[in-house]
Amino acid sequence: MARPILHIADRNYSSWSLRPWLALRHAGIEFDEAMHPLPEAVSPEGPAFRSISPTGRVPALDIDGVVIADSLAICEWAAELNPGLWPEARLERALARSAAAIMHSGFAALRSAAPVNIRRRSDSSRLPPAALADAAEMDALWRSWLQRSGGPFLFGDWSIADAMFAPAATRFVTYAIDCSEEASAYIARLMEEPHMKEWINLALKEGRSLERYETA
Ligand SMILES: N[C@@H](CCC(=O)N[C@@H](CS)C(=O)NCC(=O)O)C(=O)O
Repeated sequence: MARPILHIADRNYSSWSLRPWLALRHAGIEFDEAMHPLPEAVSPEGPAFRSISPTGRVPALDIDGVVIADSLAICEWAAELNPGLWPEARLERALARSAAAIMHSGFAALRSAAPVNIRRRSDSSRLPPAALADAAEMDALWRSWLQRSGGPFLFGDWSIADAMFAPAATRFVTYAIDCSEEASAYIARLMEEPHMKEWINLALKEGRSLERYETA
């Protein structure tokens, strides 16, 4: 197998790119990266990256010419090579998969009103109530999983569930969203984790500014 190529977009803005990047790093899988700048504006013709992935979106993982689209599918591929990316016990593994799926398909109000922007520091005053309700629900879920596992991450050791929530955690920082003490400590642990720190440092060095992500 040639080194897989992970197609990603701007680190500062691309929440979906961060998730499988973290999973591949945690799995110890060697891969190359191809960076594709996000378009300045949403195009009426649909997502920009049609030549890279059948979905037109990144992340996408090219494995010997076969393209695996979608963040969660790439994380699952990484977990096949390194099962330590999920909890060992079957029930905890099912719960962690449920957490990853909840993030993958949920929290639409928070996602659309508060785009990931690692560099920015704003406040939550312009966020609509539905987005803040999503944040409160996320906080409650984190607390329940942390209480069950005992931490330090959602299901004990770092897992794909933490990869899925890592970009969401940056939203609490960017928009100074109120959260519980437990959530705040969890966010700090996520941000201090070495691979996440590396991504953040690289994001801070990116120079592009996309107006559509700067106004929330
Ligand atoms: N459900 C997809 C979402 C991927 C996605 O929305 N990617 C964004 C970048 S963060 C994208 O490629 N946007 C390009 C466009 O909309 O033109 C996943 O989990 O990978």
